[in-house]
Amino acid sequence: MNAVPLAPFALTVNTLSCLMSMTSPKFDNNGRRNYEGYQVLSISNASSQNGLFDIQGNVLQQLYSSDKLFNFMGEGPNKNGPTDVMICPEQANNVKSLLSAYDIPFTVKSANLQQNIASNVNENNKILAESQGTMNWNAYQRFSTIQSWMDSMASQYPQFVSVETYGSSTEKRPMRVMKISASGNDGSKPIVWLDGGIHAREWISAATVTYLANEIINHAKSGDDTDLINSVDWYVVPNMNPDGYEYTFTADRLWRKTRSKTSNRRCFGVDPNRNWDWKWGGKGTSNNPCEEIYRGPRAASEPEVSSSQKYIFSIKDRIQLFISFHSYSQLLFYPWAYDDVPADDKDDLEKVANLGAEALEAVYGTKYRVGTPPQILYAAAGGSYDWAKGVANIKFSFTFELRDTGDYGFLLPPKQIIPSGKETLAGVTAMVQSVMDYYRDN
Ligand code: 0X9
Ligand code: ZN
Repeated sequence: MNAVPLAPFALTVNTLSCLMSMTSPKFDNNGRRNYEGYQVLSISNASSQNGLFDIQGNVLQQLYSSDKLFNFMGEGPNKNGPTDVMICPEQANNVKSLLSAYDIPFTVKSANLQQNIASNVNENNKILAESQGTMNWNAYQRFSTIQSWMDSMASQYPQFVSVETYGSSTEKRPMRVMKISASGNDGSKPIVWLDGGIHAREWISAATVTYLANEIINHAKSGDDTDLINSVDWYVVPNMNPDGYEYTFTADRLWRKTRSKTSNRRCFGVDPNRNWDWKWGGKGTSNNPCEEIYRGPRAASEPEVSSSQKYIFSIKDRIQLFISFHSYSQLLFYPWAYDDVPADDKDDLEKVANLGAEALEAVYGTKYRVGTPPQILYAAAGGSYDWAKGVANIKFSFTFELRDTGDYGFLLPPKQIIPSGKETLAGVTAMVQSVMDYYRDN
């Protein structure tokens, strides 16, 4: 990557970078991270067609990596849509004048991020209070509510729902999978794997995954005997990062990583989607524990990741379709993520993804782009679905980046859970069908 040429205005960057906000964030008296004065900018990529993206991308990358002026909301310059960045109060004016000096167009999406967080959290809390800890899809639910719901499904429908604990997190929360086998889990049928919540702040991911599981249970209850219910078993993990997820409710709505201790006593957590044991430490990862894309001290250092790897590996021969859910940007990725290299079976993967995106769009017109992360966003090594293909040898492995494209971003209003669930169910259904067709013919 080329360094950004040193222009005279670069000298105006003052020494107070956002590093302080990264290593010593401000918390309220009630222990909650406060984002007062943080801003979100949407940086246009209008010039991506004529090759200017690389220059802009380099400027952004340089501002980020050497000066720590901001954090990416989606973790890197985005080749597809605009790139959203979060800037700390100390540097808000500086970043804006630097962008203007480099002729990089941007809009201010949020002039005070704390306000957006407060309205998202207040709206959700109101609905949670009304439902008093019982599961529903009108609000984003706490970890314990999701877990109790899984247990209650298993006790109400023991003929086809069961729950297994396969590991435990750094803070000793259980890693649990819900298995839905309408025709009895006799160990013979192909498995569809769905996981959510690996990034803590991506609330819509866990919510959508539980929505899908609930719908599948409803179909099984009503005696639906389509292939989707009768010919596959569903293995669903709504919370791949339980500690991080709870931390977003109790302390920091925008927390992404796990909550393990690191070599830096001020900085916690590893990016669990950079920690899997396939091409670990490669592109799009960091060895700095204070960064959002910290890969951890070694592959599978996180108990959440190592237990998931072990569990998935033990059932890998039955998994025909593996899907991890993230947000946001409305994208559907097929491998590889670690580098811009085509998978040998790219055509098979692309076909399934395209059918999924089309079926999803048919519900409400929500558009998803299909491709690989290096083509659409950026390369990122050590992610779950690359591991599923590379190590566990699961041919059909995908990642969704769910709603939206940035209007609300991670702070997606709870009203969108059900619509997101409905359209995603249509997309996943089409993908399952297409994978089953593939194995029937091959
Ligand atoms: O950076 C990520 O991990 C994902 N984007 S997110 O904004 N949800 O953090 C992209 C995942 C791409 N896939 C893999 N690297 N496996
Ligand atoms: Zn994510």
